[in-house]
Amino acid sequence: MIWNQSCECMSREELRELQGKRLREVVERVYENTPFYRKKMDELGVKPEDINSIDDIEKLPFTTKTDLRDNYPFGLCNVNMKEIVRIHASSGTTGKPTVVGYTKKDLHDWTECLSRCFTAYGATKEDIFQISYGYGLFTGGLGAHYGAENIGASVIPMSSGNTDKQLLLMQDFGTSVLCCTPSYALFMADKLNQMQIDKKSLNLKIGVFGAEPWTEEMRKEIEEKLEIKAYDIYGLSEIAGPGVGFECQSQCGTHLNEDHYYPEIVDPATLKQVPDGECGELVFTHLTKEGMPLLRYRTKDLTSITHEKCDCGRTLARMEKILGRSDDMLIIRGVNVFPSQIESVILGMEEFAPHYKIFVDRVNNLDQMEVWVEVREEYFSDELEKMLALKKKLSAAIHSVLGIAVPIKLVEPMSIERSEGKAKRVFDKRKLK
Ligand code: DLL
Repeated sequence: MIWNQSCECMSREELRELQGKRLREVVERVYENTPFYRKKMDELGVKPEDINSIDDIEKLPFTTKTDLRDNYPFGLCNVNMKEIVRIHASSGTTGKPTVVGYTKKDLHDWTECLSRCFTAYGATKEDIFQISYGYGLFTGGLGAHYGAENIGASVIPMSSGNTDKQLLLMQDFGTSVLCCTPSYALFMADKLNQMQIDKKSLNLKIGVFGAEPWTEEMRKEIEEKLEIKAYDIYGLSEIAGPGVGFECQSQCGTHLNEDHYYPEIVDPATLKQVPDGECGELVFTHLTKEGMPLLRYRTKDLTSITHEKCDCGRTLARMEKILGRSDDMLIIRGVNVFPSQIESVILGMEEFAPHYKIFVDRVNNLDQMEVWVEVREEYFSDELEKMLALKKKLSAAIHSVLGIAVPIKLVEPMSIERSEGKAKRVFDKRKLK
């Protein structure tokens, strides 16, 4: 099912035309009203008149999270504050949050994008949505809420946490669509098992999971445990929130709502665009945003894009699942390691639960990494030999993927704390020193 056939399936030529026109309009607006962009464009010697097609985007300056922080809170606003009707913020690991402001039209466009997502997953007004993303400054809860209401579904505004109540309402209200982080979905699935609740007694069909990277192995695990179809939803607060991208039923990539948010993939070192299929940093330009439009915002998310038409009929570009963030990439003794690579190995082995932690430190000037992994109940044993053999097997698998030896610690079932929002799995003490 397609929510907005004319936008989601328009020909590539038409789409590029529309993108070019919208780019010119947004550049005119930011040049006029946002001193930050006027200055940056003047420095590069670019004027709005230089933007005549979407290809001219390469002439424009990039924007980074630091730029948002330096202009905290409303320095990048393009409209008078009285036009701003909603403010969200994302808490970074350090310092002040990144703030975003939305006008009425921005909220309307964002809701439209979410309606496209939910419809692509197969949800309709017959569905009952349980929104278990956090409500508040985080965009997950309210973003998904309005999108689900817009397609006419019934919405349970649960927010995250209070898992017992989540499961009670899930059973009593007949939740059919669950929206939360993939790690929280796993937590709920484990809790259902502990409480011996039969999945057949639930009405769950669709999972809408995002806000953190998750692997195909993780998808399989959740789908089996909850007996649902699990779909990816991608987004970031600086651009809108959830709904920047979504999977369709073909599940061969995450479609990007590129009539609103124009995507580019650039080489993070040279900042030059890379061809389709090549991995790089995802960059977005707002084409329609009024409140706080950003030019070429560097997400730090690493992925690749294809512009080929999808089997579902949509022409919107598709990206691969996010490999990780460039700032999540660990460099261990010179070797690049993404937590998602470790997750794939762990989840590819039936002996381990999808719960792990990665500890990194520097001892005597040498990087050290240790991975703690939870063993599944049925494989956990008091016999030292069995556990040693298991450890060796995992060590060898990780070594073959990463090319470096990584010490492993096997831990008891249910001993790693569960997450209700974005899971924190990497603890890099080197950054604290
Ligand atoms: O996480 C918005 C969101 C809410 C997306 C609910 C999906 C569902 P931020 O807190 O600003 O916004 O974090 C954005 O989270 O740059 C990615 O690194 C990561 N991320 C979001 N969705 C995905 C996903 C929300 N589907 C940052 N896969 C982004 C991988 C994701 N990473």
